[in-house]
Amino acid sequence: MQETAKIWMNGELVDWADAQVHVGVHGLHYGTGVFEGIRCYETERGPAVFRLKEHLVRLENSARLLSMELPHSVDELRSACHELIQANGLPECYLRPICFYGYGELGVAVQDNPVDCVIMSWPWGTYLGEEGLTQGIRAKVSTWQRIGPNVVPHVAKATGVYLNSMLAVTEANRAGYDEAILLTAEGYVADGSGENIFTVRDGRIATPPLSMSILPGITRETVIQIAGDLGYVVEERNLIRSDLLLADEVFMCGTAAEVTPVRSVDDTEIGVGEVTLELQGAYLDACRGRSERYTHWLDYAVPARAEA
Ligand code: PPE
Repeated sequence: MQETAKIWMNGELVDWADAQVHVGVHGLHYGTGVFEGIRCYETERGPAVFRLKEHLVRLENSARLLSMELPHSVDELRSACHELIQANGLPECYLRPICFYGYGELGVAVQDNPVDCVIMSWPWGTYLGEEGLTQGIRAKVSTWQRIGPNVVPHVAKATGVYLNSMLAVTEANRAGYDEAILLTAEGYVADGSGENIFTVRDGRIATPPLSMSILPGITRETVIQIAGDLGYVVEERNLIRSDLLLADEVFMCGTAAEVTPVRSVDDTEIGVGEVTLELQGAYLDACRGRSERYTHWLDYAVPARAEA
């Protein structure tokens, strides 16, 4: 991880090295935290955060699902993100807000533990490799099932949920694949360890519905919108493993992964297709402020430059 100058911690900017917590924090022991992953892109008008408001609203919803009261409002966290971007002075970065039950009592039941709120920012290049974006990645269906709606709320981007993702991606990587695809207990396609998944067949695009144990991805929603605007039919429906193997194209998307083609699933060659690359181009144009149509998704972080 590339260190930056400052981290926003509980209302103030502190030096990177000073952003520390005690080993007794509740979140460390029981995974009782919620977080976000947000990208800030370099645009002609300065650094712009992509769909910042939507990410912070999801953070608030994740917290509600854990009965966690956030000590800061969405507006305060938005200002904090701007402040941090300005302080670190990077043209592009990944933002990681994380809120967790802090130091107080231990024991699974949360008592009067405070909620700590931190935002980190650092440069994060391509998630699945530069080559992955153009050549596609190799994915493997995981033997680990995706956490179900009555196990842990998968709708929450909660730290503890990611043990599920960690096990799946570790298994896939050890077997020589780039990424894992998780199925639900019933065998329907859910998502990747850190991405949502789409198929393309005969020009029609499909993706699992929100009820299918997936994280309600903001990139997923963005891609559905862009694809619709480009004239594609996008179906949100249950997908099974065979749909992946018979697809003309498969791609994954997420804030970190952006739009990444999946060139094979379980060693079945799929290749990299035109629809995926068209959507990838349109997505990155939107993120980098090159599409007039989608500038409302950008939140400029440095006001002086935004007004110029
Ligand atoms: N599913 C999962 C399981 C997931 O973790 C992500 C984000 C998505 C779908 C896509 O959501 P969205 O970013 O809102 O489009 N994964 C984050 C990376 C996790 C990591 O730290 O590694 C991300 O993309 O920021």
